[in-house]
Amino acid sequence: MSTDPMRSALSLEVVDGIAVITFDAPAPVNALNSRLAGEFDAIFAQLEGDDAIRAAVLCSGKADSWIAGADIEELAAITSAADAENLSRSGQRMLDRLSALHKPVVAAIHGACLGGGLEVALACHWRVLSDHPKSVCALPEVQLGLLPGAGGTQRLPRLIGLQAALDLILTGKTVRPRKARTLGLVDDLVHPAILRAVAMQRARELADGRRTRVQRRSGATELLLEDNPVGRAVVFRQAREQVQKKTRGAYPAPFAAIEAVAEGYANGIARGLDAEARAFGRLAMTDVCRQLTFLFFATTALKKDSGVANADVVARPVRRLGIVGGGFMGAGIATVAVQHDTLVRIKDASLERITGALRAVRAVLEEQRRRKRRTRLEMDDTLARVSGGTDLTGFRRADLVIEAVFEDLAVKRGVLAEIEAVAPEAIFASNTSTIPIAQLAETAARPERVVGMHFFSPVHKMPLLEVITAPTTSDETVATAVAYGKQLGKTVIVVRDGPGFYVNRMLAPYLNEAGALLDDGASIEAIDAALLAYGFPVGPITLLDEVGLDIAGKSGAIMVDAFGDRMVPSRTLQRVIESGRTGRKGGRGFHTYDEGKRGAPDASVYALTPAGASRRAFADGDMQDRTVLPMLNEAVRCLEDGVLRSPRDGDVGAVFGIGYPPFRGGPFRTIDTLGAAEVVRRLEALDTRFPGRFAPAARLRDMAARGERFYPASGRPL
Ligand code: 3H9
Repeated sequence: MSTDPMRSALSLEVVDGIAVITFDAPAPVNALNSRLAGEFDAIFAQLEGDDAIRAAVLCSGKADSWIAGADIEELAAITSAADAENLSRSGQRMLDRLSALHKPVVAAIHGACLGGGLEVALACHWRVLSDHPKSVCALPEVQLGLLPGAGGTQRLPRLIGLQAALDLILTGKTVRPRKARTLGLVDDLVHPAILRAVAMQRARELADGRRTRVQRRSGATELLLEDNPVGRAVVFRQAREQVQKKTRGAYPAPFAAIEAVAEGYANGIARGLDAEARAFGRLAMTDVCRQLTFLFFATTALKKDSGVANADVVARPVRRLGIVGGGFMGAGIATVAVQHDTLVRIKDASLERITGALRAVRAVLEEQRRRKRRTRLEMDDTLARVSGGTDLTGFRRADLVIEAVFEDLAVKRGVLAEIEAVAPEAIFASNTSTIPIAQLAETAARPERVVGMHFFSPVHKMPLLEVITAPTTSDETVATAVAYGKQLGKTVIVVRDGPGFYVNRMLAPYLNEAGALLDDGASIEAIDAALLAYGFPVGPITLLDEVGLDIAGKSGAIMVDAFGDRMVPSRTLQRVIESGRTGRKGGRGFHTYDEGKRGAPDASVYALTPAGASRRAFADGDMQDRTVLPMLNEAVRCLEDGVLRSPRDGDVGAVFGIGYPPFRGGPFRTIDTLGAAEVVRRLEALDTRFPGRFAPAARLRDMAARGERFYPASGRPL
């Protein structure tokens, strides 16, 4: 591939009357930018004007992606709604022209077909998709705070039906090849090796009239509901309700998308396109869009981050993984590892525990098979990669060993000594969430090979991995842990060793303050509701029950030892733990549980709070400030202490680790939005009311005094 940034992205060759158009931008992926509009126009003119051309096939010149959508860099640089709207309109015009060509164009899709890329495919007259795991279709615009702006809100419902289209447009969810075929999103599914040949064949058939383009497929029930205005009104109402329930109104894009789709049905495609373009312009200027775009840039940057400053350090390949401890976390790590081609051996104390771990791995894979994410054969192949036993058989050749045993320093040191004796070459990672890696490494024979890999639970669902470096950890060890984390599909941040590392440390004052609100007489429902309204996926009191109150108590004690008064747990939490409640796992916490299912808040815990049984009302804003501001403050202290390398890591860690509201960008972005001076002012006011817990971090005070921010006020954030 040429790297000349000015070379053409599109090329055309004619083979037996079929124009093969190859899209190969001078960039890592094919993205649609304004420079391309002219190139597309020239190609369309050639197709229309050249009588030797009967039909065309549109392919990608990239190995593993087709078209990744509009150029997000270009979108992020737009500074007015009018410019964004114009961009959408020119995209619409270009695809209208493609769709109206008298000669059929077949999309030959292999790899990512996303956003504007899928909109291009929708404007083509036939779609052939390669049946390959890399081939994914989606309209991820809502995940950037936008809506499909090149006709997607109009063409998709007309192709696959209203409900199926709304499902894709409103969630941005990824559709895999088989599902794409079932939905009618694509017309043919073929092996990548014959993609081009089949696409050429279809182009010939369409040109000869031996095949006509499929207009629309839907089931009878769908048609009943969707083909009349009353039925559609029901669908739109349900969609709005669902979006409201899921997002609590924090994200404007899905609502705007529903309106654009509805407009197209009510008043025709031209009006629908107009609504789409206007909404695109408006949304592109929202803060939500800016924050979500920042998260895209931040996660993309992390994909390229090796975790160490020295560019010459090479990560060791991890083909064999040993896991000590087949409990919930150990089995979770094994599940993800086998799915990413690693051979895994689990060691635990009893065969029952090994059986339990293997069963847990199988359960996740079975679920994927049920959802048609993998075939039975693939599942069996994947399962064959994991085995276990009560001794260290199979560990000698491990490249990496992860321990996930009981949170106790002596126990973990024992495991480390055993592994060092059996597998001297292996890197040793601890999946601890609290124990400092430096303390663990103190007794190691090869401390340079000891590192922390803090996975989040459940491992197969949570996207974040914290890699923790002790002063003795070598660059090669860090780079290996980071590279392996990425291989497992995780977003990886590297943090320096310290109590609670980053995520649990910034979470601690938040959870403590939720407990302090209970001390003061707030109700469980009110606290949780206030933080749900802030944008967290679960409220802090429910989160405590999920984490386990005993675990929260143990890590709380470590935090107090390390950071003193500002981390002292609430009296309520202490007393609830003393009363023997452990949260969901024990069937009793701040809520009642019935066979693991969470019931209502358990009012009997109020008797354990200093305020007693009577509860009083608190303003949502007060509860949000009391819980969130100390979390932001602690994040800044993590940066001050060098636990975090950058605000970027802190923002990504909070969003992916604890579900900090993505539309706020992360703790550091929230501080920038509020202004450091305002954060300091509010913290100081709280510190006057509750001395000792809210003193602003020195760095925040400095930034407030100098009017500084963590990120530039305009332009590209990173
Ligand atoms: C849209 O389409 C709006 C339309 O409806 C309306 C139009 C009018 N733009 O992630 P990677 C770069 S909104 C610009 O490391 P991977 C990326 O920054 C768009 N650049 O690779 C990186 O650059 P660099 C909707 C893009 O293999 C390089 O490509 N589309 C774009 O892990 C490699 O990326 C999306 O939201 C882009 N659209 O994953 C798709 N995409 O090397 C967003 C990628 O210089 N993209 N780059 O740092 C993705 O999901 C993934 O990047 C993809 C590849 C799956 C494509």
